[in-house]
Amino acid sequence: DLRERTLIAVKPDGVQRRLVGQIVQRFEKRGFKLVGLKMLKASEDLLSQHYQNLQKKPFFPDVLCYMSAGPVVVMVWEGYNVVRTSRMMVGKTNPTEADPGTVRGDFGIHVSRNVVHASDSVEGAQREIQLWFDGKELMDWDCCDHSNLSE
Ligand code: YYY
Ligand code: MG
Repeated sequence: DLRERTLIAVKPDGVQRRLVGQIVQRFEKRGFKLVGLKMLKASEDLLSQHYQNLQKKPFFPDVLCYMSAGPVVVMVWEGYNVVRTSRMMVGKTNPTEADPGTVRGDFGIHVSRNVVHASDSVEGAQREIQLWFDGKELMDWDCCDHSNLSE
């Protein structure tokens, strides 16, 4: 699906370390289309919905604390296979295991400060996009450099 979408967020540590531009650039260079972007300080309520599947994990309170400690930059990217490809671009959850060349493998050292979020499934992405964005905030614009891919 050429119009598949995913949610990518630069976490507070990534913002603090001035990595926003480099992370945005990786997705642009790959060929994905930016359809939404904003900066906000997320509430613990929003974050506990975002991470609803982690509520029973021992690290859950720490994740909420870390993710709400400063502003995040949250984005929606669109394109063919964007969910799976962006998980590859972001790398393994634990930067210790993330390959060089991935965001976490290039910029991270500890699982509790792993720089970025990326949705892990198409359904998860749809849920997260609805949670973080109002429909009006997502731009439907034509990207001429992909028109030769759509028959
Ligand atoms: O999707 P992804 O971010 O790669 O990992 P999840 O298993 O969804 O965990 C979400 C988030 O929780 C992870 O990015 C960092 C944090 N976390 C942690 O602090 N310690 C762990 N052992 C596992 C995850
Ligand atoms: Mg996840």
